[in-house]
Amino acid sequence: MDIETIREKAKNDIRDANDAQACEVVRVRYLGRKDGELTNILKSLKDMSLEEKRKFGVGANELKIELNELIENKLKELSTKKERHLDVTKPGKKVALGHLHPLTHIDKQIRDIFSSINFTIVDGPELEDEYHNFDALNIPADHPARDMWDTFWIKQKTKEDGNKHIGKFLMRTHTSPMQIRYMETHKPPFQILVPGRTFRYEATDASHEINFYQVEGLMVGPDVTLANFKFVIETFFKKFFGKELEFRYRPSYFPFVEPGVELDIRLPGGKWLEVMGAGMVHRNVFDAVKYERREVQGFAFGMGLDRLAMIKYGIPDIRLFYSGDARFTEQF
Ligand code: FA5
Repeated sequence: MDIETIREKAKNDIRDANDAQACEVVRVRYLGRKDGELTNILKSLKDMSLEEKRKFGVGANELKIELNELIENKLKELSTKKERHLDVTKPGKKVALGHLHPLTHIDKQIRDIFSSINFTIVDGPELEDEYHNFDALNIPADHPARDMWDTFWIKQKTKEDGNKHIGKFLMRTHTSPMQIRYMETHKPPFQILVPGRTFRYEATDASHEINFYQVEGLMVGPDVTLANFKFVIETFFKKFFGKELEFRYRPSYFPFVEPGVELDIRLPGGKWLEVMGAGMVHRNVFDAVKYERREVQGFAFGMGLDRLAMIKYGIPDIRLFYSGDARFTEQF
């Protein structure tokens, strides 16, 4: 039999082999040591004349290599096919579900509670201007209180906005500028809630981040008092924590309120954690938004959403919220 005929036959056999055992049968048929068709030709080379040896020898050896390769490839092909085989009785793979971030949970709870007591939820820009973040809130450029808010300033210059100087751009250091934006376009009475992201250029520690969330509240009307603030905030705490927590009001200073207070909550270990600043809206703020200061009064507060989340879930370090660690978020 000549080499070409063996090549054709062997190729067909390899193509038709559909498992490893069939491949072995083909291998033995052509390359088996004892009686393989190609092996026999190779064995008979020694009895051939030099000319015949030249004619058959090279071709037979090449074919041997070729057939070995073909069988090898076929075996590989068969084994990958087997891997792809679908076993419907195998238990399924568990699909990992995504989780809402704990701060998202807290944000939703706060919105729901304040909506239920008739607060309107509003959104404001994270990129602010100096006028709304500071000047209109009774914090002029040369006022030392500006140092209370370490600011990320934006290099891009702002344009003059009509005849009102809006100053430079910055990342808002608190949600209070939305007090101004809302009052510029709405008439009292109203009560609003502004949850949002805030930014401060300061050193981080267990209770301070450079990027965190605040929730601003503002209620303005003809006879709103600090007693209304106490009632609203204490109602909120009861609903939010679902239990009575110990808290305290401390006198404090913010240029846009008079009088000003801060509120701390006592942690399980006994330490106090400051959660908000608040007070009665300063008359200079009403002047800035062209309200008649003798006809209205109001309260405002700004609380740290991260801090409330830390207390509610017993989280010891604010930086965990921004760690991006799924083992942390998975727990909520
Ligand atoms: C303010 O930002 C005022 N705008 C709050 C306010 C609003 C006062 C309305 C009066 C009327 P303060 O800088 O204290 O105030 O921040 C308010 C709350 O935000 C703090 O009580 C704290 O809970 C949270 N907070 C402040 N800085 C950080 C920070 N770096 N990381 C996390 N939370 C912070």
